Amino acid sequence: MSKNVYDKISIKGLEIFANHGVFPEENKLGQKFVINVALYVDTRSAGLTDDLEQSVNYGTVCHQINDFLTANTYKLIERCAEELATHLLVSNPLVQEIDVEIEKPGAPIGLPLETVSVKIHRAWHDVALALGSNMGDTKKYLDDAVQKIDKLKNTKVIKVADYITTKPYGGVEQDDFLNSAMLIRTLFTPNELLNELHKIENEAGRVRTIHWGPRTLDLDILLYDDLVMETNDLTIPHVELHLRDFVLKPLAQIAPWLRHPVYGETMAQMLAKLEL
Ligand code: PH2
Ligand code: MG
Ligand code: MG
Repeated sequence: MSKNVYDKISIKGLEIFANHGVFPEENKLGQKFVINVALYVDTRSAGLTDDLEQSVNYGTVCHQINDFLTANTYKLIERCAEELATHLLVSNPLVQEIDVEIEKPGAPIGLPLETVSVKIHRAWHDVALALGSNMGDTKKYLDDAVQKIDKLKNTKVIKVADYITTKPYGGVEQDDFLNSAMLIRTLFTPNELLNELHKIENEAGRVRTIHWGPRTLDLDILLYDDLVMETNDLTIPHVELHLRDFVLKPLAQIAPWLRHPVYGETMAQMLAKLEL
């Protein structure tokens, strides 16, 4: 899910008087914070039309930063940066990625220093998911899953493929499946997203007995941006993505141009190979 290269709008040295800190005196008295932010935005159409609506108003963003950091009190500048990054990404839909740096030049250290700071980078992530069910009211399990995923924190459903009935794959004798795929945008990391999907599976009464056996609801992460990762509980891209027509068919319907970051082929190409 290759990313565009974005342009950058910078805000440097924005001074804010606020009450963040681990020490109670800091929360009571307050002190100066200095904020640096980079907003990654595609400015091409604003650049061509001179229309502010096509870009992000940096003045508005400065006030959003000031309002947010004065309305809340956190102990850690890590938390300030995290919450501020989320707030700005959610409030400004044209911003795809963001750098947030929080400096605390008056940090009560008892030694002379210029400043201390935390700098983070956060971004919207494009994710493809697989959905499957072969027990009970399979359509309702998929419908409910789509709704619940759309309601997850800082997550939006972009597209859902048609539901298709498929023969069980993998050797276990069981009922036919109802399968689909969807594209979402999220601020969750891969492991955070996996935890959220497990909660939704559990709410659907999923019990893990036979490996690859019948299930009320199965939600799998297929692709996460261009990420390639492998840990004990999560492999991205999904290991069998390229071998499963019940995954490739729905995904190729909604995103035929999506390219597998390891095999280099699009979903449409991988599906065509499988159907040979
Ligand atoms: N899921 C499996 C095993 N086999 N077969 C079909 N048709 N659809 C599935 O979703 C499916 C499967 C394990 O996740
Ligand atoms: Mg699965
Ligand atoms: Mg699964």
